[in-house]
Amino acid sequence: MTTNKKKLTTSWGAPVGDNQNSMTAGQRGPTLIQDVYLLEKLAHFNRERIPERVVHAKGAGAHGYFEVTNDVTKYTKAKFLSEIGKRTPVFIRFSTVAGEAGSADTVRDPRGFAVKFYTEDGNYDLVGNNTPIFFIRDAIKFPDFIHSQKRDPKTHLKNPTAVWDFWSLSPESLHQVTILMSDRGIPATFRHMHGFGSHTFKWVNAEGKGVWVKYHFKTEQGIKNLAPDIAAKIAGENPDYHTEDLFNAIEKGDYPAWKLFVQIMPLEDANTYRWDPFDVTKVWSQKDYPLIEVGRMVLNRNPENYFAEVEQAAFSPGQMVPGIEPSPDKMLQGRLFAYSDAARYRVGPNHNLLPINSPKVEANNYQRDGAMRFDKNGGGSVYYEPNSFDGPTESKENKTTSYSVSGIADSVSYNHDDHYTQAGDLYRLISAEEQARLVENIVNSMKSVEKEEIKLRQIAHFYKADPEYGIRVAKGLGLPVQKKV
Ligand code: HDE
Repeated sequence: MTTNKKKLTTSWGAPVGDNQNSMTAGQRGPTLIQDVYLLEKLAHFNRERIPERVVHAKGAGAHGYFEVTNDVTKYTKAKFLSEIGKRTPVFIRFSTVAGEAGSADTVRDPRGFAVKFYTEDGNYDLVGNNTPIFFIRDAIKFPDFIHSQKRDPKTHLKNPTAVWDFWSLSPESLHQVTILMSDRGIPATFRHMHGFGSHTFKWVNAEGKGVWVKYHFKTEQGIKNLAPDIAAKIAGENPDYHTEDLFNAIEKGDYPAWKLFVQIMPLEDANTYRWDPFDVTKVWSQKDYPLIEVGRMVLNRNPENYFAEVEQAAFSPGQMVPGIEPSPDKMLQGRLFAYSDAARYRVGPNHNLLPINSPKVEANNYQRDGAMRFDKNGGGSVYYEPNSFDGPTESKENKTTSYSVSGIADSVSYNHDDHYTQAGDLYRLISAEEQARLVENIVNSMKSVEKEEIKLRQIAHFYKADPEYGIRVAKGLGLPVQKKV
């Protein structure tokens, strides 16, 4: 009988004679250093882990496609959006934010919603969340914010005092805190939540005319959430519940899908709109800027290998394609730096050569060498520019649009400081039952805060958003209503 069974080899391809017994000096003698196969096996095992993502460490990924369903060419020249019916392969990674790589899926936390479009003009990454806004609006506050969400350096426990201390001293977080503490804070699965680009971006059309844009992925599965007691039970019984749900749904052909919409704002409106459109803690009213359909995303293929495709996936909001550009949002500006920097540390300087990260089109540039340069490294081709050897050159039509800036270089805040109206609007929008659950979730989270001063300060924020909101939280905590911060 012939067999196709492959021979076990070392990593350099030599057949292995024994994979059960290490080589010793005699039956009871010590292990021999000449058993290099054993040495290789143990040494490689020691190096199996790469640093987990400092945030969004726990996640699940899937492949699929994006299909254009509406003509948006008057707003953007992005080639992957150029024709109705056009399909572009995508890879998505969903995640929680604060927990470690092995932490439970069903916790109260925003969810990452990171999409990589493999377009003919290179990769476009839209690295968003399942919330349209964020807790802070300046990148300089991000490390402090995340510290408050992570483990206490002494106890190594999550620390509600730090969480509420930071939030109460950063009132721009109030709107996102209200979303987080609402029913949507614990999605039922990754499939039952919307996705958002959150920031404002710029779209530019073939004539070079720009507009401001916000992205909304609407789940076709409908929104479903988990009650906190059920979520806590699942967290204990099956911490990988969301990971498993996504994998199984795709495996059995129940492909999750989202419709992509955008809000479009004329550039000049940014000077007059009642909210600062670059402040990521605020939404644009859909009455002012209605949703415009763009396309549909379907996830229809599971990764073959988790580490290769999901753990090594590197997303960056800085990876844009012609027709899509950044806005001056101070959070987005910081993110343009942070993600590729994180990838160089976590995966390596040539992370973009890995199959999951590399574009489906040829990348032609003069970058050479670096750790783990495992492609042909440009071979013998010309390795500097400008050159007289017909090497790749810039294409002026792909320059980003110019715009004028003025002012004094300074560390300044946004002009708008109303952190209360939109949070209050959200409180008033949800049903009476959800309001009650929102207050209960907040009270449960705040009751172990150590300093009364922090609780009172936070109550004042809720009160300013809506007096009833503040009164109910104060009552739940057994504290007096604090009306002023
Ligand atoms: Fe992230 N974020 N972030 N973030 N973020 C990371 O990137 C960071 C922010 C988001 O599945 C890190 O490769 C800064 C907003 C997602 O691989 C890191 C700031 C939004 C993911 C990082 C923000 C996000 C990350 C961790 C403030 C939603 C997971 C390691 C300026 C719009 C992507 C890494 C994946 C991951 C930094 C704020 C979403 C450290 C500095 C706002 C979905 O680079």
